[in-house]
Amino acid sequence: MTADATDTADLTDAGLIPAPLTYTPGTGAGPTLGPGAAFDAAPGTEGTARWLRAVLGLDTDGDGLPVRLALDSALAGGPEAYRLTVTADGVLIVGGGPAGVFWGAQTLRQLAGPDAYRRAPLTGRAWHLPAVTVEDAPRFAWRGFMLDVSRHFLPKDGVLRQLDLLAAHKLNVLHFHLTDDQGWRIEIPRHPELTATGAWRPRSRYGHRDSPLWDERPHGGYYTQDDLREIVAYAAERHITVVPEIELPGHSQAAITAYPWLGNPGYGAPGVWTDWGISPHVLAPTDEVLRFYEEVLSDVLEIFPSPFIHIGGDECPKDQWRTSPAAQERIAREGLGDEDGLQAWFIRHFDRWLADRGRRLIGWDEILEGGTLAGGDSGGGLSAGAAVSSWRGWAGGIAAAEAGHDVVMCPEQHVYLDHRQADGPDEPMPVGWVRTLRDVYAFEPVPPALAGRDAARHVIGTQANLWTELIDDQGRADYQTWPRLCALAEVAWSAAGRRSWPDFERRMTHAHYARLDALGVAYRPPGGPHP
Ligand code: TNX
Repeated sequence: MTADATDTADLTDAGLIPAPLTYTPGTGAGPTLGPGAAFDAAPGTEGTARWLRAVLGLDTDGDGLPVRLALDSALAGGPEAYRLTVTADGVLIVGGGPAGVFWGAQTLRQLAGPDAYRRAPLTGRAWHLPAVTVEDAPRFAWRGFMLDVSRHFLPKDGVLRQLDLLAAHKLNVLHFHLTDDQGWRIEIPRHPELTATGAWRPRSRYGHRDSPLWDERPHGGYYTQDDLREIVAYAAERHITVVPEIELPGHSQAAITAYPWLGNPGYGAPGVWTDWGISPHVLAPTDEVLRFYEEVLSDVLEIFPSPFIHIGGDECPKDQWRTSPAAQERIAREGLGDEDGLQAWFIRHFDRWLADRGRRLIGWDEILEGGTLAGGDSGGGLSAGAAVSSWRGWAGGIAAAEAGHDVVMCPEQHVYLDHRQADGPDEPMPVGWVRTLRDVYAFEPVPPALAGRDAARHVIGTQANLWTELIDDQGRADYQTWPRLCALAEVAWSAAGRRSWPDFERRMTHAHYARLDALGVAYRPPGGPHP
């Protein structure tokens, strides 16, 4: 498959987001898919058949238009690749694996038109389809979205809705930021105070003085283990992996508030944090703290089948360690050199612990500090399977890739969705730098320093990050996320040669905003907050 077979005008007409590898119009009129469609789903693709029936409102099988879902493990492009063929005689989706069939079904839904995104039909359930063949496969295996539910809790329903939206854009990873200084969001029955205390912050003036949330409201919430199992199952039906994040050793003030002995002696119970930035509280480097987090992670492994487990590792404050006898003793005893070495010691411990259980550690690029890159499996560094989320630009990601570690590129310069979208005074989220839709679209996950080199294969993908210090409801989350996540989806899925900003803009205005409208997504309008 090459990207050349497609006439851009046809693709613009169909308005597919993300752009597929090829889009080849067939001859003659396309069919109408309606009640009585005859589904024939190969083993392993029944879930997609159920999903497609549900979203298109085709509940009863009959002798209508045949819709065949099939598997061909030899399909070029791997298990997520698909070929969708629509003719007057029927619809055929062939996937390299079940995931490919699901992505093909998502493309079919886009072809059916914006009303296919409503929860109830306006004018019956008959979908006029173009005659076409689409051949497609993702560029990257990790196409992600990070959701911070610590700074502001998003009730479960909102998470499930977000999974639907990710699937509609062929995104396949939800990086779920479940713990931080401002709230602990995962029930751990053995340690009930984590949620009884750590999930709630008091009536407070949350954030900085310029915050629109300077409103003195209490805030909190958490997911039960069954809630999380439901989220994982719902994601799996959509071929999305939920990668849980349990932050350590920094960004742990909520946990330390729940169990003050997790922190360094002399600092008491700090309270669930009502500010943001980098809290001075950090886990104490004791054996008891390691055991506690192993118990937490045991539950995490039981709930989340993800091959990757995120342990945070970013922005670790070191002052408390500098004056803590226990920390200094640990540094001396283990020969760690300094506090950076102590941070690395924490990360290495959980790297090994996860690897022993068949999982892979992933952490923010600070996990590369303090000598953790040295040595690989044989030395004192990270195990070969450990991976890095490169957020402070590219340098960490490049160093990790060169050392043979997989990398998810998510530099704040391009893909931070909490940052504002324009400079104007009307922009409701005055946070960070300006990251326009076009800035996100222009993001290239493989930096020049890696391009063309073998190490580039370690860039396994990219993700956009939604930090929620200022985002306390779904409307605000939608506004910050969309349409920028559409651009990220195309960066992550589409072949680099297939990307074109003018064409993306046309596909958005021609077709995709209408889909988001039908879905009820409160995106930032192309002209700004007040069109
Ligand atoms: C840095 S990105 C953080 C987050 C903040 C974010 C705000 C990262 C690993 N740490 O804790 O929410 O900046 O943009």
